[in-house]
Amino acid sequence: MNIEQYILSKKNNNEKMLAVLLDPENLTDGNTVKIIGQQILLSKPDFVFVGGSTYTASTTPLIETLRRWTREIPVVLFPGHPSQFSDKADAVLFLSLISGNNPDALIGWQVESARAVRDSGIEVLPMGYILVGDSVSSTARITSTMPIPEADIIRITDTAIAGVLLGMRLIYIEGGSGAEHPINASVIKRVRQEIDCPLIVGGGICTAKQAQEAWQAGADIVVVGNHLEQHAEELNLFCSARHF
Ligand code: 1GP
Repeated sequence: MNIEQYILSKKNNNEKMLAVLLDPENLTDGNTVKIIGQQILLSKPDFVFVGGSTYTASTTPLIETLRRWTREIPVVLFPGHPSQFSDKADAVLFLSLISGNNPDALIGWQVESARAVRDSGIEVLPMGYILVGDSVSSTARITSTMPIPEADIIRITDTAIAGVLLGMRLIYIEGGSGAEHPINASVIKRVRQEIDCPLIVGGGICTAKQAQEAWQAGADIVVVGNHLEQHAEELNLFCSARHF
């Protein structure tokens, strides 16, 4: 399956998508992975994203284990560092952290991983990654960058527009993993008004209602990580909330 085509066709039909984000560092216990895997098989989210902001855990073992349950559901890498690249995934979000001025996160890590990514033949999804809000997330800490405050809507939207002009085909606005509150719907709406490409939103989403608010505001893909890692039994609620 070409994942970009899948995203675009869903977007064109105004069908909303859910990605469950799994961080190998949080999932060292096989039983927890099994419980999450079974819920994925049952509820069928659109994607499983695998990745995290730290460099310590390899993504390959988790991807290989998850295949038992994900089956036709694409597993997409959301790497926080080149060490998280795995040719076992179906696609990679090849991202640049365009909200900050850390050269490593802007282009350094991409250069480091470029040859391995190209030679693997994996589908590549070029993505502009924009940290937003006031929470000092692990991404902000590790990249030594500050998120763009929600109040600075012009900078957020101009950053998204710049990403598109640079050729990025997805834009991800990130409230930070485990953020106290999700990105405000008004911010999502303003970004949506300015760009046509698929818009991904995540960070701090803990209820199906919050996911639905993000979709209603214009997100195409909502990403839920921490909450579903801990409450996999709620995955069906999030999946049902895609239809409204
Ligand atoms: C983090 O946006 C994702 O990169 C998901 O965040 O873990 O808070 O759901 P949460």
